[in-house]
Amino acid sequence: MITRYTCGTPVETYAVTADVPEGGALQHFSLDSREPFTFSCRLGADDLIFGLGETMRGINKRGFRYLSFNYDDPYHKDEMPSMYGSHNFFVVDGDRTFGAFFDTPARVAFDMDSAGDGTVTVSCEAPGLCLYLIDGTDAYNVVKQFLGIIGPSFLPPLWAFGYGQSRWGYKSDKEIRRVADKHRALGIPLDYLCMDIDYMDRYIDFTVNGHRFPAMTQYVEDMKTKGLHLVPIVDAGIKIEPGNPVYDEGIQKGYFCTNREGENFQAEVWPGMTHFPDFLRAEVREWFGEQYKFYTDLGLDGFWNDMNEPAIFSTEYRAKTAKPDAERGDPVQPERHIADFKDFFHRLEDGTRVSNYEVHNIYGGLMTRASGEGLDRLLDRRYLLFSRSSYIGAHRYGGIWTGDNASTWHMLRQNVYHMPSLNMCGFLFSGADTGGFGGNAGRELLLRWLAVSVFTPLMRNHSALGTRRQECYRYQNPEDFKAVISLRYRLLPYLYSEFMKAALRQDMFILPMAFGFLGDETARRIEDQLLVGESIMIAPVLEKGAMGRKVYLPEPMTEVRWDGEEFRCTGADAGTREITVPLNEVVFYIRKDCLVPVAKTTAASTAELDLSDVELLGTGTAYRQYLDDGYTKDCSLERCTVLQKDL
Ligand code: MIG
Repeated sequence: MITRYTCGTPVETYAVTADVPEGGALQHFSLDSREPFTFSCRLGADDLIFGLGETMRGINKRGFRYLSFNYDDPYHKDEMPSMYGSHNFFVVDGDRTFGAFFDTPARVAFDMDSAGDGTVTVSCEAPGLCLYLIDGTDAYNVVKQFLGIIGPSFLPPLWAFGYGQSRWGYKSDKEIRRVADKHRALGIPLDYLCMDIDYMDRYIDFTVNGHRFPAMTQYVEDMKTKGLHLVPIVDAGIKIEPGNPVYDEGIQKGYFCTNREGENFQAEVWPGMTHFPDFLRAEVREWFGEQYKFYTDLGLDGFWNDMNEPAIFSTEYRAKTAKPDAERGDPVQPERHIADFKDFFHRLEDGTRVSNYEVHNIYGGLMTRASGEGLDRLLDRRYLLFSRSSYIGAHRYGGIWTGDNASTWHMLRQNVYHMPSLNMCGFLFSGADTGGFGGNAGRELLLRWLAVSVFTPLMRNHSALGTRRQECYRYQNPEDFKAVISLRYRLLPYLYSEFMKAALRQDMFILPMAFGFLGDETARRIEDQLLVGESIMIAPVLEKGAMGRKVYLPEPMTEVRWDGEEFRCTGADAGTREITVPLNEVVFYIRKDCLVPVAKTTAASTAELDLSDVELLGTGTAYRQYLDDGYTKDCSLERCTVLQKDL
């Protein structure tokens, strides 16, 4: 059961799509709706807390403090309170199981029993918000109810589930073509390549650098014939440059955020001084979305939105205090930039002016909404869209990636923690920079990371300018990388089907063990194993130098060992076992009485993959497979067919 409590006058967001009954007096919780708003509750000794989406640390959020305040900080330390997105939803699993969603675009602080005395306190300095409280039979049930009120996930095309290669520093069509050719020559599957900021003319959105990409339309077409999509980056700030039509129109129509004096606010980002589109207004979103026509006219159908927290290097009021390069400079704490967000203003639909600080957390997500709604009008097929910044609700318009992580084992583990937490908040289509963005990925780390990314919807190798080249073929024995990535393609009949089913029934795709094995106290606390769809459990190797790992099986399962050529299935008893996993192999598990359809052969790209020509692994008797052409917008569960296992 879900109840809404309105405190003060909330600023409208786009998070909740369903009607939820308004509650009367709050029971069981202490709530002070005067400013600042505080919500508190007491935890039982064994209670766990799930949720909070894109935050650091483990799947259980208990014991620490977090802050919802979208921020671009490339040093993902455990102590970091905020990341790029704000996902103000959590579930307490224990004595009293319930979920709470704090719907406000403002900054929210979560103290999840950091003192260890069992007290949870959520506070928000803004005067108004909507609090949704959800009672349920168990934590998973609570999450499903929550997903039911925030609307279904964005649905990417099939090709977006392929492997993608990206790097900050690809400078020309020739360079990207060479990267693609290398993959094809070595038989490493590949579906798309990202174009980072260097494809643009002086980092200006909706432009192409004609020297580096002299014949873009032809280039996009050529790549498509090789089964490859190009995915350009789009930044939030519009360069101040009279003569540029996007800039001119934005100025003329008053579409940009303003400063205290009411002039257009100036912030330095990649293109130099820019203005930020005022995404809070529908008219501005519609206009911004239309601009993607520049790309769709070139034949492009995949995009990543960046710098939309928004990230700011310097402003008209504040000189540069931090270097933009993640590899140098000090870690930047949000506090040092708060003044920036108080310095610029939005105009709400009713004409009210509010500082970005007050509505900060919805800015990036509304950029995604603008792009997604625009692309929906421009294209008659599904497209790829993922963003760095987000707020709950943005999951309906695009996916997200988890920003500037680093090539460390710690970040690989964080990737595993993030996936179920993001799924609880609606963000099914997500993934990390595989191999790590900052720093230099060694061969072992990249292989182990790929073995995790095989199971995450977004599977993209991305790295920063100045770091070691991270394409698979730069490492010894590229065939080992091919072996791991091929598993993704063999598993796509299952992964695509499970993702689409989860999205269409407003459910999770990647779950914590706790949600799959209710009542199993060991499973409830496991953080380094995950459930992927209804049939698969993964137990990835996350430690440097490890030959394998310890795996906990709550029930008897089928152990599947993929060696690059074939699947070897053996029965595995419930309990704890030690497994050995060579770097070029992947081991995963199929749950009791479940099936996994796998493609009979791998393919160079999803364009060549036949999702209907499958073999069934596992001990189940039937599997409901979702199938479509991979791009139709007409998706529904009615596209599922039942596959029977021949006994
Ligand atoms: O200030 O476009 O997170 O993926 O490669 C850095 C350059 C800007 C940050 C993104 C990263 C991207 C980089 N961008």
